[in-house]
Amino acid sequence: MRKTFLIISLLLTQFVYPQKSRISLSYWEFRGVEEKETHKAVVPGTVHTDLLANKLIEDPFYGTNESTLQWIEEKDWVYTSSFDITVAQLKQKSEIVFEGLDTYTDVFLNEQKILSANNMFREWRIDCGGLLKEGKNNIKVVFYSPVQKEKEFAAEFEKETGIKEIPGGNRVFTRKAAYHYGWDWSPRFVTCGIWKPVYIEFCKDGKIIDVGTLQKNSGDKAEITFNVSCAFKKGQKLKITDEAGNETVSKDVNDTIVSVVTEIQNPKLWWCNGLGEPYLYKYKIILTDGKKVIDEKQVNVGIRTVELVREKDEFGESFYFKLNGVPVFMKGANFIPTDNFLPRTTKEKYAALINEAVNSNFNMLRVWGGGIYESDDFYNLCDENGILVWQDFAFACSMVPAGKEFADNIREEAIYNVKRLRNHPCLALWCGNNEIDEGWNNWGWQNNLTETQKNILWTAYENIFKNILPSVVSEYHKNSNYISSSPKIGWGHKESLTEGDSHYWGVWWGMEPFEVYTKKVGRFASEYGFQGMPDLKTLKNFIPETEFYLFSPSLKLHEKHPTGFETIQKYMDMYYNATQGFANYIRTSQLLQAFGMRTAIEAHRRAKPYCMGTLYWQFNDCNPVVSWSGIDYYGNKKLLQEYVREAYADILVSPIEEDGRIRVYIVSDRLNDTKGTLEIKIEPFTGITKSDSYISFVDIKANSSSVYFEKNAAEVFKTISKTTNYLSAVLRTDDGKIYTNEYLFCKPKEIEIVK
Ligand code: BMA
Repeated sequence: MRKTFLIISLLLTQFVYPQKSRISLSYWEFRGVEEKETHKAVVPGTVHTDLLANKLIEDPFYGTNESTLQWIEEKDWVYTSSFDITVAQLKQKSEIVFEGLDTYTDVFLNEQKILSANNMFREWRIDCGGLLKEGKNNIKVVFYSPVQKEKEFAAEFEKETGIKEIPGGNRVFTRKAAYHYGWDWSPRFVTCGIWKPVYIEFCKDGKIIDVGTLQKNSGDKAEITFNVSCAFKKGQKLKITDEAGNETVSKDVNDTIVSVVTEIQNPKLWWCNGLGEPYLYKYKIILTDGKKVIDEKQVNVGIRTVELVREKDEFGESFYFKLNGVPVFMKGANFIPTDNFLPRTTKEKYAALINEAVNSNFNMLRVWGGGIYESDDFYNLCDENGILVWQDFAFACSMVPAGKEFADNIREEAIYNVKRLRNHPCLALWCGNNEIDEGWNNWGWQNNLTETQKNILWTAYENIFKNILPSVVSEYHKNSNYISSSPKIGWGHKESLTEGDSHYWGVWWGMEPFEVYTKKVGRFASEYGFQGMPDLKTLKNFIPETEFYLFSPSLKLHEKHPTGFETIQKYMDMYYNATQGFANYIRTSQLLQAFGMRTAIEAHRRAKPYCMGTLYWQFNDCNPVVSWSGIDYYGNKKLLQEYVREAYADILVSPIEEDGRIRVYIVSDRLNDTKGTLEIKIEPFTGITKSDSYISFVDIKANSSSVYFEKNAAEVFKTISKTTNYLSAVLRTDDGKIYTNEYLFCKPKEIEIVK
């Protein structure tokens, strides 16, 4: 009996578990290149976190530690590991896979060099056949200081082009996340390390290398084509099973690329948050040999179309997304990397952030180009939660060097990441870069360059952003959208508000008052923002309490904008009375941020369909810092994030005094009409004296913005004062929901409460 049980279990195991196997390389040691002593390392990890775990440095985020830890980037580091190989494994095909190496490395297997890597954003796979041996094997990864390498590249570049400093500085020679070099919300930690998993993959009889999906939907039937590339043996089959495990189709494998088509009757569509269910069809692609499973891959399919509509119109050029044929107003924010030391981010941290995005009624996140292509967990969560992703390629605020080798490296990076992310229904847009076009045309980058030098840099720009990246997208991610740069036009130019997406920084960088947001509305606001202090409980984690005052050495080091505190103060003086005490200052700075962002968001939403999107800067933080974020590094929400939930609700009631009129708009993102009653009161802050109250039935059109209440402002203010009264609006919809809003006719600091 026991014997039979054993045989059955063995048979089952064979059937259930694929033949492909892995040895995960997770026990590592590290040391400085010239040092003898080694220390335990954590892989995936970074040299900074390894030094910290070994108590060789203090917490990089605490106090003023950042300034004393810059030596780390100057040094070369060595990581070593060993692992055992069996005779059976030796007989199989083997590859060593680094899912991510940050950045300049040489890899040695049993003392033989097998790889020189130079791009943090690529996966590296090296055939190790012939190099492995039975028993103990050694592996060594040497990391070279990026800043030293960059000096060499910069010198070479200057020799070739005469350009002393390329816009963006030396970092542009390295394919590494730009924010590692410091940003106006990030410390500088030019780290290195094996930042993603590393393993040896064995494969005996074949494997699935990659799957790309295409879909056609006629409404009552959807056809999904899986283009599967694989290594195979004669007689093997590819099978597709659905979520219930039922086989939907199977095909003989006769080629390295096999197209398998499956059909769905009456398909359910994938919708973004707020508009419906983000329905996913969950398939398994299985490579089989008789009863044996050779390899399998899970692919989730969302049936949907996303189209970016950019059409010339009477104002300029539109910029909006159609999801499943419906124009959708995008609500969300810009997403930056979750940590300066990326491997620390857990799936739970991503889940908490995406959960917050859903709670805040987002339907889009823009993954900003100075960061990274996020982990698979991030995009899976976006798929499951209906958050569309605008994905920048990893380029921000810098020109790029010319040169074939550099361009080829970028092409490989793009192919790898486009293939990795293309099956995610959340992926709505690929964008070449953040603010490079704007920088080139607006920020004086061309000032000290000769015509020939300008030509070199612009040709390199065009080659990457107008040739290589769009051609990779169109080849590997058919039917997706690409733009070369965000914004289309820089914020000084009037066309920036009539064509394409806009980054409006007249508020904050330009010191204009918040009210300007109501006048300067673009076609799609992909960036705008205002800083708010993190909470006291957050500050306690990274600043000694003796430094709880403005401009204290530690706090100043955690305000990365050159004139951040001065700017906050200027706006505070505009809108609020002087605050007393540090805790009040923090609270008021958050009020100010929320007030400013809400002014912008409501203006953008009221302007629908002229404006079709609003993504504030920025959603999250990568370290504890004073920044534009709505959620701080520890996940604590600033007031802004609380406000946004209402400002991004499916229906917004938005009062405004404009053109001598008091108007109340109702903006609906619902896809069907809504009936309700709108109650408007103009009343004193005390609520004691009688208010003017108006009630009307409203019939709100689907996907629209219109005025539902209007009065001559001069008439109203004949009898009452702007500083003692405010407007309150309450919309009760027939489905039992209540939407409210309040509007001040004066600045908060001018409010008078007269009893
Ligand atoms: C935008 C971004 C970032 C920056 C932010 C705030 O332009 O693209 O470069 O952090 O402004 O200054």
